[in-house]
Amino acid sequence: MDGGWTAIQKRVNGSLSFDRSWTEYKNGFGSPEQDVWVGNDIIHQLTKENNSFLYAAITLHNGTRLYELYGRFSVSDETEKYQLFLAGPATGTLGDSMLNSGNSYDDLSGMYFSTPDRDNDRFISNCAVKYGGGGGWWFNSCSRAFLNGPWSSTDWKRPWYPTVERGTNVRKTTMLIKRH
Ligand SMILES: [Ca+2]
Repeated sequence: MDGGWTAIQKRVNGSLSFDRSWTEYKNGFGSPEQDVWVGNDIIHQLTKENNSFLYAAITLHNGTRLYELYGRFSVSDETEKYQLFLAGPATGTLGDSMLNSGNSYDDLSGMYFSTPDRDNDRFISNCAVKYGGGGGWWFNSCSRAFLNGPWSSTDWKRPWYPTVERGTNVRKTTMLIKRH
């Protein structure tokens, strides 16, 4: 992608662990040339006008690149636990596993951000620990789309269910945003 798209998440070789604290997800980690989470404060600043597209993509080990594009994406600030707001239209080859996932307990719009040390999800325990391998995300209880899981591990469940069922199938991921 080019033409004004900004990467907020990128994983190109799995060298960087996404098992991180609330503060690390707040401030960001990694580097833009490699694996990166740009940081929840920055994502809030970039999206607070509520006029951004979200483009999420997964490249499989066989080279196939799958994507889903959402019409509106925004994240509120830390006092609101980086609450996610997502809206359609959703189009692409991954299928819509974030907004209308097929199970209301896995739909992510309106959810708060959770990390291993900050349980803001709707699950009886902490999705980021029990399900996410330490990765932070806008878990419900828990999710069908989750790009911050443990790299190349069978513990990475449902990167983008049902299109991509296992983290071991994933070679690259990215999340890009652009203003309308
Ligand atoms: Ca919980």
